Amino acid sequence: MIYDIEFETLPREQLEALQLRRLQATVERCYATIKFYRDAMDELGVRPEHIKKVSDVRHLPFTKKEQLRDNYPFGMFAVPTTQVVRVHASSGTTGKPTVVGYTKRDIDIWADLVARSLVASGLRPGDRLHNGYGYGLFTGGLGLHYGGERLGVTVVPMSGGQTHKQIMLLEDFAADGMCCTPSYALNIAEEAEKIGVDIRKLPVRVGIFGAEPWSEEMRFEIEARMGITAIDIYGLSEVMGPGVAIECCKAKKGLHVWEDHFIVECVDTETGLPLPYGEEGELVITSLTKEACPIIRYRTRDISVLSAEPCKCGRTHVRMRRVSGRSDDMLIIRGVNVFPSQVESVLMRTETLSPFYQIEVFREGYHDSLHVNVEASPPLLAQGEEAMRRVKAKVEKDIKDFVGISAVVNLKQRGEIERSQGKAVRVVDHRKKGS
Ligand code: DLL
Repeated sequence: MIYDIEFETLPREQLEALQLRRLQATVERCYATIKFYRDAMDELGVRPEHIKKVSDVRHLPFTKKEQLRDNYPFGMFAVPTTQVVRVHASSGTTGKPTVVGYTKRDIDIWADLVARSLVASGLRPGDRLHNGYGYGLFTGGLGLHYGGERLGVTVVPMSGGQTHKQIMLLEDFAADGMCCTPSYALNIAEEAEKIGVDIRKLPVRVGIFGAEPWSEEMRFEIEARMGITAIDIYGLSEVMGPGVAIECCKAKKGLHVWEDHFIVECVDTETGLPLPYGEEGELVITSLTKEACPIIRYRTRDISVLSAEPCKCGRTHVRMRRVSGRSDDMLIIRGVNVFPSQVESVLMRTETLSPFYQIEVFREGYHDSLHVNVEASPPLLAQGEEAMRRVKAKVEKDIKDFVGISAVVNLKQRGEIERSQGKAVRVVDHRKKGS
């Protein structure tokens, strides 16, 4: 059974006709129901009736993460909250997350698109899918869960963590597919090796990995260590969640963006001007079928390249090269989005610390770790080691609670953190060196 192949192989003309109808309807609804879009379009002098072809999308205003945050929590909803059956959220710089809502139809379409993505990855109804993405406000767990059920696979809702249990269930339930972040997959592989389980001998044949950047080299490593096909899945909560794009198992070369539901552009990060296919820039995405939170020209900050080359799988939708990184300073650590300013908020609220800090990110094997180096205040230094240990433990707990990630806090002596001569270097990302 091929899930939605009719829409996935639409000839370009028909696909664009469908996109245009949906774009016009989306723009009309945004203009009529969301103050932000009405104001932004009025400012640019664009009206819904000006959208006459798909490429007219470029006349519409951009949406940035800050604007979603400014409208926290429900200001970007295009429907009354009574019609919103679920919300998800992703972290933001101020500690307030970006909230997205879904109507029943939105959840349905999302499930369809994830089901379609799973088919592209090689899974089929009757298969078993071990879901190691986190369940909760993060879209990974529930997104893959509903998509798996929609396709008719048996979903094992494992969520993240408890690595030994993950390995035990992969073995005992004999999953055909697994999904989690790629770094966690390697973590699982490593733990399995340590406890003498050979994942390559298990039935699992495909892994659907995403939510953080990963390289081709990492794919090869995962495939070799786990004896599976590793597939890259992309998405973001602001636009829907996982399932905006995925690689097909036939080509494994670029991710098909589901263009019947999204318009994807690639723009120059500085000027915002659209770039031709083949040129690297920032992905900008417009939703075409979302009801609760339609989004126009969302600046994803994700760096990629689009290609309209035909794919050997027969799908006609454009492909995006795997995301190589982000144009802003957001760190993705073990699949969790971390903004330096979130860590800063925790540090600044702690009176016994001085305001001089630096974040370091390390990769040991395949495990990312966050180190926060911060100077203790002179009174704290005077109190001695026991007091320092208590503060360290408290700040580590606060970072875990507030930012959602475990960090190692290193309390430093006065003057140990380099003072800024201009822009402070807040983050030293050791993963980038030579990787
Ligand atoms: O990470 C949704 C998702 C869940 C995608 C599970 C794939 C699998 P957010 O938490 O909102 O949503 O984070 C979105 O994560 O803008 C990218 O920077 C990054 N990202 C997501 N998928 C990939 C990928 C989910 N395949 C942000 N490669 C995005 C590189 C990715 N980066």
